[in-house]
Amino acid sequence: MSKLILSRRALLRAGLATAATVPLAGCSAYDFLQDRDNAMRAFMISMNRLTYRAQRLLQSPGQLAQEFTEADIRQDQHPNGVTDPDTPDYLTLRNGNFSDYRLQVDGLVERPTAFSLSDLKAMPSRTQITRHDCVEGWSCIAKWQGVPLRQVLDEVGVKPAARFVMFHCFDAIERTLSGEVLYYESIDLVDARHPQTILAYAMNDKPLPVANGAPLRVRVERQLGYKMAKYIRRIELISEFSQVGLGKGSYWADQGYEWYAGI
Ligand SMILES: Nc1nc2c(c(=O)[nH]1)N[C@H]1C(S)=C(S)[C@@H](COP(=O)(O)O)O[C@H]1N2
Ligand SMILES: [Mo]
Repeated sequence: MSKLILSRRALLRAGLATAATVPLAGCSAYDFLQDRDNAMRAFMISMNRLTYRAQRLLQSPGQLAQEFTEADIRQDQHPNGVTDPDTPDYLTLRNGNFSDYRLQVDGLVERPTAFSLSDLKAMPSRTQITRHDCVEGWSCIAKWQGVPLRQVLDEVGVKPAARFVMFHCFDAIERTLSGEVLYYESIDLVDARHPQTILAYAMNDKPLPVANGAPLRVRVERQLGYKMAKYIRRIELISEFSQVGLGKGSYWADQGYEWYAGI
């Protein structure tokens, strides 16, 4: 098992080496991964399918990702993807310092609930120093504090039919003639209930900066960065992906990336 994970990490490093001459910009620049015929991309996709099945079969559901110490935090968390959302709803909340922010949790739940930031901060919290690995090949170690997602799920009561947790975000990741696409991402209930899966409102002992997802972003420590939705406005419990986006469960999965991005 650890061998599998190691080879996945080695692959990430190999990807970085391959892309070393390509300047690392935002997640919009996916270098060789953009190319559908690229052998490395095909290999990574098959590895991802393999790791999903292998991790779900072999990994105990609670197995923790590595945690680090304060001394390992060497730089700020590099903001990536959307870093300054400009949708009207978001700007209004941001101008009010997020005091009117409510996290809507609904879908296949017993008690749909809207949580304020103070509601979430009053719940038991978890703090963890972990490494964020972006599919582009860079990593950052940062300290995250937030409420475990499973606390929130227990509060609303997940119905038996629910299989996935969908994060709906405030930011427009894409603008086309037919309108804007707001970022969306999802995880299964195993990852949702994992002890390190938290809805983070603080980073490196400060309130979560706008660039990194204020007021609330998720940490899913056993997967790649694109799974860690920032600017979450709504969490919806669902049984299938067909109602959202192009039907693959995540903005990046709809673009051809793997829905499960295990590391
Ligand atoms: N809402 C939203 N979440 C997002 C993204 C985004 O563009 N919008 N980018 C993803 C990607 S590709 C990465 S690597 C991380 C970046 O998080 P950071 O800005 O805190 O480094 O957020 C992920 N979550
Ligand atoms: Mo990323």
